[in-house]
Amino acid sequence: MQAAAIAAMAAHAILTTTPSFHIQNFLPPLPTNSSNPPLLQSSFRGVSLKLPRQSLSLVAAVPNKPLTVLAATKKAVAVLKGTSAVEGVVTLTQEDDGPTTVNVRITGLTPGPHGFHLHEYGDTTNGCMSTGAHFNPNNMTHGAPEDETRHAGDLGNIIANADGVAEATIVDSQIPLSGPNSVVGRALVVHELEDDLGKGGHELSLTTGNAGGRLACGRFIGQGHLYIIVLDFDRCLPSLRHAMQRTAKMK
Ligand SMILES: [Cu+2]
Ligand SMILES: [Zn+2]
Repeated sequence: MQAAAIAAMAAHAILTTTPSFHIQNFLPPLPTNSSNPPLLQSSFRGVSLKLPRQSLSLVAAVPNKPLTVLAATKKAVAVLKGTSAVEGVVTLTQEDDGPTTVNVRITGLTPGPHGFHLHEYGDTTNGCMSTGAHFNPNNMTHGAPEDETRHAGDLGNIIANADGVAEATIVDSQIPLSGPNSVVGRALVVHELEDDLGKGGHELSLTTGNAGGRLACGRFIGQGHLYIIVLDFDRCLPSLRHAMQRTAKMK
């Protein structure tokens, strides 16, 4: 009897030194027609503590690392409009923290080059004038996209064909889709004239590239895409279901 009581105390001690783990899920059901007092019953239930330690830590670790994210693709879109007939759509995509790919299609332009910049604000309440200056988080002077000294927003020129259509694909490393310098919420502007890329010698060359008026502009709206690779589906199912519910709520 005394040995049974000691065993019960030992079992209790082990139970209380295993925090954050609900050991009762692993205990066998209590005998229903036993005449033993409750204390002794608990000492017999302590036998189930002989579960291999590894299996305990494995189960306990599941909620911490259920999913493995192998790639995240971010996307943003701006629809450009202005007071003229110029309009277009610009789509940005970025894989993880890599460079951003800019896909441009703008119509209604005069044939030839047109300055093309990311401006500081996505505010178009006063037309394209309220989008502010070129996006310039590093406090630089205006330049070409390939220059070391440039505004982050300096994307050079796009060139319209004889039909007034400019189509281009630009790859740039200074216009990420997330983080403090994210383009989301800022505006893209297409200009009346060619951007001299800071080398024209005009008084505006080092601020705007002397690219003239703002023909059309549009604010970038982010569209997040996240690809998740599940390595162990059975273990990940509850977390996956939770993630899907959260995504559904966000929509
Ligand atoms: Cu501009
Ligand atoms: Zn600039």
